[in-house]
Amino acid sequence: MNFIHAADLHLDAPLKGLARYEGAPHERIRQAGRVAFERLIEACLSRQVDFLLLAGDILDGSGRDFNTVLYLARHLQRLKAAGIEVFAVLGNHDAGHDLLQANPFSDNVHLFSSSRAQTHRMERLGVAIHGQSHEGRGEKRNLAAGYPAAIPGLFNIGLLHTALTGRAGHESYAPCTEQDLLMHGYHYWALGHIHQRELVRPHDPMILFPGTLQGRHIRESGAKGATLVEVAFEGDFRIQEQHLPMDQVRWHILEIDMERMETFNDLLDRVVDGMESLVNPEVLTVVRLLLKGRCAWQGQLVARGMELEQELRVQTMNTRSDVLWLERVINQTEPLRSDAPDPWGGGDRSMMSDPMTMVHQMAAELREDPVALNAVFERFKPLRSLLGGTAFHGMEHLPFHEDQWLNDVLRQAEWLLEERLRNPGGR
Ligand SMILES: [Mn+2]
Repeated sequence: MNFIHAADLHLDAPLKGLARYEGAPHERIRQAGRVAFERLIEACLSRQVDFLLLAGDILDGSGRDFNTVLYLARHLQRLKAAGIEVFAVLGNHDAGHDLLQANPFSDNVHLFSSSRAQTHRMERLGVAIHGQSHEGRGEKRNLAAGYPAAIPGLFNIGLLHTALTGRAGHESYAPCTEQDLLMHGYHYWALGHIHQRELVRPHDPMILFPGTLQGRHIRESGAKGATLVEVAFEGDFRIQEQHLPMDQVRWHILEIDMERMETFNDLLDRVVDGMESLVNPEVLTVVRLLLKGRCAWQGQLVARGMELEQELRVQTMNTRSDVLWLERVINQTEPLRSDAPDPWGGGDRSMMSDPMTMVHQMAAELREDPVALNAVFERFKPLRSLLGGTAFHGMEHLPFHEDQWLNDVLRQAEWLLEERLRNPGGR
């Protein structure tokens, strides 16, 4: 017996935080979720699996996204002719979805109720699948605790959308402990919600998050897909799991150590080599560059960030734009220590010491006073409406509420001012 376990499809979800610029592969990325989903359906057919498990957040919202639901229903129906059953629970994103609850699906699709745990038995395969959907967008109940005990003699699966006891970056919906799962005596727990693949427990029972089907932004980097599970009975159930990549667009973070980088051409060579090593002809590889370390041209990097990004983009993409894309360059370099030789050479630093001291003092004060720092950023918000849409393209999702981000921006501003003070004629 074999089956595929997928979760967190978030079909037709909007992109977040992808910088806007001419020629960026927005369309390809926008379509990637659907292409990945169709690869999932193809995988079910070509591997002739017995059933498909969908562990929640199949859709991204609970609105009346009619076309998305029709699309979903149409493709799940393709599995019916092959005799493949589909078992699904709803998660925090698609709970209470009007159209899903009207059940637009063919009769091979089984959607679990949110009011109580249910069990589907497949006698032909000797399988029992237990599951319960979320009721609303903030499910607080410990759903796992209410699941029934395992049915003796069958292979028992628990299908559940949960954060377990919590995972960084994910809300704690339908919280439960590993012990809550173990007590039922199941063989496999098909979980969803955590977008990073995780084998929580390798056996007795196996507990697994397959991860999201298609990464939608840089925080969902690496190969995304679903998990193929094969079960054999040899006196006891033997379970094997295998990650099957389904994604069409793959996000990567490439860190570049700027410590001993001497020229722009050195940087370019390093970036081209690094990006080439990530190329995979099956997917569009989207790379975010992270420049790190203490660097003699830190001030130049800050002052000319946009130009540098454009230049690297042109240079790295001239031949490979069908498989490779430079998403953004993030400069996290730090200046050399002040006792190091001045990399700009000469210049009367004493002339600048007063305004320079002021800049550093102001920055230090803001760093120690998060309320004051927040107030500074509050003042930028009206700019959005004043300047209109174009000036903020790609910046709609700046995390104004995250202290870490505010502090990063503050440091960039501090260094930019320092660079301008040192080198007032430059740009
Ligand atoms: Mn979720």
